[in-house]
Amino acid sequence: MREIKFSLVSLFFCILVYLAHFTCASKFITIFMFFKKLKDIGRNTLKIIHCADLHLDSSLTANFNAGQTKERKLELINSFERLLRYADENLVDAVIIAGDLFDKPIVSKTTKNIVLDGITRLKDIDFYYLKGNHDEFNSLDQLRNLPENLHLFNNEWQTYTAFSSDYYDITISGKELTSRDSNLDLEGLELEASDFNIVCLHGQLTGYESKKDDINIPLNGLVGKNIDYLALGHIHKESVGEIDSRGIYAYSGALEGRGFDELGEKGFILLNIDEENHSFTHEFIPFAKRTLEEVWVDITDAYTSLDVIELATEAINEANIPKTSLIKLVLVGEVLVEADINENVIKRHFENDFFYIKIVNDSRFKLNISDYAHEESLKGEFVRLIATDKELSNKDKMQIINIGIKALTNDLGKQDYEIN
Ligand SMILES: [Mn+2]
Repeated sequence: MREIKFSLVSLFFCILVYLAHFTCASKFITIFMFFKKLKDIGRNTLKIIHCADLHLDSSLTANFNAGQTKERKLELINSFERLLRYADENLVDAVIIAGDLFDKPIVSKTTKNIVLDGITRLKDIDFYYLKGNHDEFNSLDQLRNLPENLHLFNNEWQTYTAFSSDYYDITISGKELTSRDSNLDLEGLELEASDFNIVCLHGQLTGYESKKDDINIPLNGLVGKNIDYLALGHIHKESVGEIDSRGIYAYSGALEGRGFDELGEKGFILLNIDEENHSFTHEFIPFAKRTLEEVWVDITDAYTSLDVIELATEAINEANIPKTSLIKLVLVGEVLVEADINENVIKRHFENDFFYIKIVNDSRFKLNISDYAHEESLKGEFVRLIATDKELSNKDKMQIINIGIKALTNDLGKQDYEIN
C-alpha cells in the first residue's frame, strides 16, 4: 500500500510546489502536514518488524582468534544497519526491538551512535525498544535528545497508540521486567477488545525449560487479555505459539548466532497487519550474515586423519553448508585404538574453507576384550585386570580400558612393554 501512498504523495507534492509560489511559509507547512496525514488514508496494510537479542558489543571471546572476534563484532553492528536498510527499502512502518539490543551495560560510542543515528535517519519509521536483562542498564535512558521516532518502555505497563485507522487503533504495550522487579503485574495491562493489540516482553515463557535466574512470563496469565501478537525476546531461537483463541506469541530469535548453542538460521519476524479486517500474517525472515552449524561425522573404521577428512568432506557437502558458516565438526563412532587421528590436521584442512571451524572428537575406541584374552603384554594384562573387576560397571570398564590403552600405545611412545 505504501506504493499507492507514494504516488499519491508525489501528486500532492507537485500541487504543493505549485501552491508554494502563492503562499507563505507557515501556510506551506500547514498544507504539508495536512497532506502528510492524508497519505495515511487509503492504505490498509501495516508492516512491523519484530526483532530481539541483537547483543551488540558482545565480547565473543569464546573460540575465536582476535581477528575473527573483531570481524564478528563488526558484523553484529552491520546486521543492525542492514535491518534498518531493509525496513527502509521495504517500507516498514514500525520496528519492535524486544530486548537485549546491547549485550552489556556499557555500550561503545560507535555502537550507540550507529543505533541513534540510524533510527534518527528513518523518520517515517517508529521504533519501540524494550530493554532486556542484558541491557537493563544502559545509557540511552539518560540521553536528552533521543530521536523522536524512538519510543521506550519502563517498569510500568505502557501502551502506545502506534497507528489509528478508521476502524480501530493499533497499540503496542510493554513492561520491562528486571532482576530487581520481575513482577508482570498483569492487572496493569488493560487492552480494548476492538483494538489490534501488540504486547512486547523480554523473558522466559513458562513452559520452556527455564534456568534458575530467568525472568518468567506465565503464559496462562496472558489468556483473555485481548492480545493479538506477543512480541517476545530472550530465547535466541525463533518460535511461535498460541496464547488463546485470539492471539499468538512469538520469539523472533537473535539476529545473528554468536556461539554453537545458537545453531541455524537467525533473523526477525515481519508482521503484515490488514487494517480493514483486523487480521495479520507473520513471516520469519532469515537475515544473519553467517550461521553456526553442527555437523556430525561417523568416523567408525577410520584409521588415519585423511580417512576422517574424507568422511567429513562428504558430511559437509551433504549438509550443504555455505562457506560463510561457522562449523562445529563432531566426530562420533568407534575407532580402533591403534588409529592415528590428529584433530589439528583435520582442523587445518578445513580452516580456509569456512569462517571458523571447531573439531570435537566424541568418538570412542573400539575394543574386543576377547582379543586380549591371551595377549602376553602389559596391555593384555591391563585389559584382563580391568575386564574381570567385579566392582566396576561395564561403562566404567570401557572408559578405563580406553584411557589405559591410549596411554600405553600413544602417549608412552614406542617403547616395548611386552612381558617376556
Ligand atoms: Mn535476554
